[in-house]
Amino acid sequence: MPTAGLEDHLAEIRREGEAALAAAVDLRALEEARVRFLGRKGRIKELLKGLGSLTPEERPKAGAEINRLHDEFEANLEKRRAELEQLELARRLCEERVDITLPGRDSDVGSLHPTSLIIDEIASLFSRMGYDIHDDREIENDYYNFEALNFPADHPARDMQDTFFLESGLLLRSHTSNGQIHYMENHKPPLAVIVPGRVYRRDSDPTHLPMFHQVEGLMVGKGISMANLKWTLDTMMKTLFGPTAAVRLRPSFFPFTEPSAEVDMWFEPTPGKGRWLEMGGAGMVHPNVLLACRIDPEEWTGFAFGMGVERMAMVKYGVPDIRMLYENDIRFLRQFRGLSRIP
Ligand code: FA5
Repeated sequence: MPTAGLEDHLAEIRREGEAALAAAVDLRALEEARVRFLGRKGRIKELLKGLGSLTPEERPKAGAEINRLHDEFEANLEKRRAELEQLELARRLCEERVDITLPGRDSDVGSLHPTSLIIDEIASLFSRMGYDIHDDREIENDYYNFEALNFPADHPARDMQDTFFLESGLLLRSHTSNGQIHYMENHKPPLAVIVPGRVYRRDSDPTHLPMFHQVEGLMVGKGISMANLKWTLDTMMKTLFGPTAAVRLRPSFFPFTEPSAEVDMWFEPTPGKGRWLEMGGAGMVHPNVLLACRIDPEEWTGFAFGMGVERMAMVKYGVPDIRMLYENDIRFLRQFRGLSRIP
């Protein structure tokens, strides 16, 4: 590199550098310019390498000049970078602004399960009539599920075919009637309570589930009769199914009630076109059950009933197969959106 002409050469590189920086319209072009001038093989670095071919006298001055050009270019480069970053930010602020006129995204609102809707309606009605609402255990022992309810030792419900027995000797309650015993052990009459909850049986077909819900009802007082039972069931059905619903008690047998009855409901979805549907069991509390709870059957009488909640849901919402209730098909469940908890 001849020293004569070095100044011209530096002036030329300076002009080219300034032009390259001015021409860089974005950060990528700026980086290309940096590499072209300051990179290891860049124009300014090449000048520094050429110092070796100068005489020792010439070298300091030429070196100082080249360094000045280097620093000047670097400072200009940073100034341009700041400008481009500002432009880039302004561009993004313009392009990426939030359009507040766009419609919002709806959050998906869940719905109560039809079983919960029925239980809520029943609980609301009975609490208005002064009943207590009692929750009881689903894992139970033989005494509360059978023995205290006056089941004889050889009753078929105690068979492995009908009830889920656990290895521990406990069982999954096969009805909510266990709640009657626990409640009467802890409350003295007069008393009135409902016990909604899950129950389990070895059953599965279009009208039977292995897990389903019942609502137990129990009232013990002085002079309680079948007439009180009939009125209570009638009121419940009319509240749930409308004024055309009616109740028929059909003679039946349960070990824990005497007399016992099947509860049929008259359901009339279209005027003049109705049918009787079996919804549960009921009867007057058996004296042995009262005695097991240390309640004197000479002084107190009571009625009890147990209703199948899924059966009520099928009738009320027109569900043709009971198993649809627990398939968790979102299209099925969405149909119950917006139905209120309480009538
Ligand atoms: C009972 O479970 C008695 N504990 C009811 C009772 C209580 C009688 C108090 C007297 C006094 P039952 O087994 O009939 O009775 O069942 C009552 C109702 O539960 C049936 O009418 C039906 O609506 C419903 N149910 C019974 N089995 C199933 C099942 N596998 N799936 C769905 N619902 C069922």
